[in-house]
Amino acid sequence: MAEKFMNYIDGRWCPADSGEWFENRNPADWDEIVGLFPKSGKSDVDRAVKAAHDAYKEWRLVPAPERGAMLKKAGDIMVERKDELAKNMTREMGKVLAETLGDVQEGIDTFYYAAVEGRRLFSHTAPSELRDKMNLSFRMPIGVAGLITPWNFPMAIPCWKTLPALVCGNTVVFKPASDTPLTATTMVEILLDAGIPPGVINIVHGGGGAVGTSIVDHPDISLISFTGSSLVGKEINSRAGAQLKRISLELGGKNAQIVMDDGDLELALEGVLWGAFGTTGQRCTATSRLILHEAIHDRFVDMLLKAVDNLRVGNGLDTSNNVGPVVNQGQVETVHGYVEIGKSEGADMICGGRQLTDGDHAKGWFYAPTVFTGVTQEMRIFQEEIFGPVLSVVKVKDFDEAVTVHNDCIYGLSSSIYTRNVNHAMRAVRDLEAGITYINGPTIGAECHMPFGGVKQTGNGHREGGWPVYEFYSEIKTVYIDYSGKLQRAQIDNY
Ligand code: UN1
Repeated sequence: MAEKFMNYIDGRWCPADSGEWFENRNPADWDEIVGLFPKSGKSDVDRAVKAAHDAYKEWRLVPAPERGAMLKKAGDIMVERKDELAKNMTREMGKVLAETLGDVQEGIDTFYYAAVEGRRLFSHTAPSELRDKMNLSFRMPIGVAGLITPWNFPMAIPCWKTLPALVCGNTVVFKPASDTPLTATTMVEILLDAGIPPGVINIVHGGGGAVGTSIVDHPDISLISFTGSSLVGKEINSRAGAQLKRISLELGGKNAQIVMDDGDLELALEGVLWGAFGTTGQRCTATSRLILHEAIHDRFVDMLLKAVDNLRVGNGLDTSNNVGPVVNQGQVETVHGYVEIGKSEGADMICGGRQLTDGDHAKGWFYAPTVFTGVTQEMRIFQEEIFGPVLSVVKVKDFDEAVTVHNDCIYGLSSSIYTRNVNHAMRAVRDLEAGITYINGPTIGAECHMPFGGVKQTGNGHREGGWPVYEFYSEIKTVYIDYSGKLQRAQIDNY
């Protein structure tokens, strides 16, 4: 019988009110049930929100450095548990061990950054226009944060959201993706072991429809942070927006790597392999378009084909594999659907294009790394996010065309250019429509202390990571202190 895991609500580990459970299976080996998790609904969310709302009254008064110290302790516990966490993450969502270790490390980095931020949370002071009066501002907590996270970075993304929310003095109701509930549960366990009080953090497992929607709609949740598809993001935006909640959305991407004729081709090859097929292409930042200068196009495609052929697809716990499974059956179907679309649109599929079912692949959702050449801007495989190991190659005649092609897309998360021409590099920084631009690096690999997010339909203008995320999780209180002992009228008495 598989192990049962619980929700954590109001200081207590508990099953869902429904008494029902859902399975978490290993995508590399269907026979393995990683655990059973509570299939929760509105009533569980209501209890969690009430607990978070009550706990907020006291948590907001805990000095931020003290809140930060708890996060430092939690980070230390996570360091101790790093290997175990990474292995479990590979078991529940498939990506290879080197990457799940990286994901946990990104969580640890976020803990230590947030811990120190407890001693900062800077705001501004400014002179008053009147004598004997001072003007200051403070960052205040907002209330209960509803956090909804995806499965592709099961530790890093929950940490990106939860830790700034907590250090700023908010309390949390957290719904992790139902493909990766175990990693999320362990994050909560670690926070509790580090001393986060009951009610301050609550985790409610279950589907987006039942649990996610109840969080988004709950009137006592003041802010929502969501990472996932643009379709769901728009729905959340209109529902939560109708209640004037503060909303941060990290949505789709269709990131491109440009390789110019003067680029280091070996380096660009390593970059695109990592960017396109790392995490089996299942990153918001994944490279899904490759824009090649015509002078190096054919040579680079040859190099790419050989290199893709050498990628080993298999169980991520076997360290000789480079590419793990796709997360679930639905995702395999989506990926394969796009492969069929690419073929029917007239692109040239030069490798991959099929589910792998032989030998070690027989019990997992494995898909062969796939490359299309001859892709043009109007094709759906050029425009739409696939979230799988599929790369679309476009040929361009010069730098200007590369930029135009790059920008012809509704998304704008990450971008990359390989060039030795400093002028092209600088223009790329200025002209590529994306929240992140890498020069001579792949489209993936963001660091937790830098702002993360995108332009256009990738989001709604907020950033995760770095300093801006602390602005999202707090709001400004402006304070005027008049020590003149008389009524002073701004804009009137001084003019
Ligand atoms: C995501 O895919 O949503 O930059 C996050 C990267 C990682 C984070 C990706 N550090 O690829």
